[in-house]
Amino acid sequence: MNLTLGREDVVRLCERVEGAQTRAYAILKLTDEYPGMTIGDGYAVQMALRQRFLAQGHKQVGWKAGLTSKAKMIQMGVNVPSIGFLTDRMARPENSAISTADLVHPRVECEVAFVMKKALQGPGCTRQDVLDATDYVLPAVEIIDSRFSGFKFDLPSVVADNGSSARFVGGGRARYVEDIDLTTLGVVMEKNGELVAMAASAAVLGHPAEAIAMLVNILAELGEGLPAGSFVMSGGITEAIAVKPGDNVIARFQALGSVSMRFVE
Ligand code: OOG
Ligand code: MG
Repeated sequence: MNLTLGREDVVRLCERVEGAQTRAYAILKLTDEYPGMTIGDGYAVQMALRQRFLAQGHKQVGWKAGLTSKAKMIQMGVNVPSIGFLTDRMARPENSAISTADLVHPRVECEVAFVMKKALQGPGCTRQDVLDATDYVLPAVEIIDSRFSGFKFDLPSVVADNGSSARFVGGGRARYVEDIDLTTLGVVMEKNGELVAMAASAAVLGHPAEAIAMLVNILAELGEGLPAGSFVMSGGITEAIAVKPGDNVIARFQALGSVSMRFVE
């Protein structure tokens, strides 16, 4: 990856993003100050953030692919997928009340999550490699929270902000990949009983396992592999929907059951 930032700038930006994430305030996109910032620089900031959280005792549970569907790329105005890390502190139980007081602009999106039984290492990881290494899939809702004012961002900034990762909820019914067709799986999202988004899982690069393969190949560029046991989200199938206190959300996945949660102050 192409790096332009020095170590001091990476640490500065990491501290800025960490402050915005942990104290829930909006910041300007990082490229306002560093217009030459590359996607590689964004990952350098993300990896520094991951090191900091791990040093503070957070446990990494897996990774997520982002911006893997046309709906998300159009919504966010970018055209390259990205990855981010997931920790135990971001996980919330199914049917729980999720506080918005510690979030900036929360939005929800439906995703297919993969749990790996074998480790994967790129480059050259394929959809079939992913399917062979998958223990099971389950439905998930990601609560993303871009820390950038007015959602004004670009890829280097969103990568530095760990792909807007904030909270996630897994649930529904776990299935083996050989028992379902992940290209035709329908998903609908309801907010307060009203249908707000619908799509099919093929929206994610044609097949969600394709997004996991891409993630493994990006990890290889960062000098990392995907460990066995990882929980990996394959990216929003629908566009993301804004939520506020009082909202009830239910995501219904064909063949995988549903995942619900409510939002509170
Ligand atoms: C970036 C997060 C992307 C997804 O599933 O596409 C993402 C954003 O939209 O803020 O998590
Ligand atoms: Mg997502």
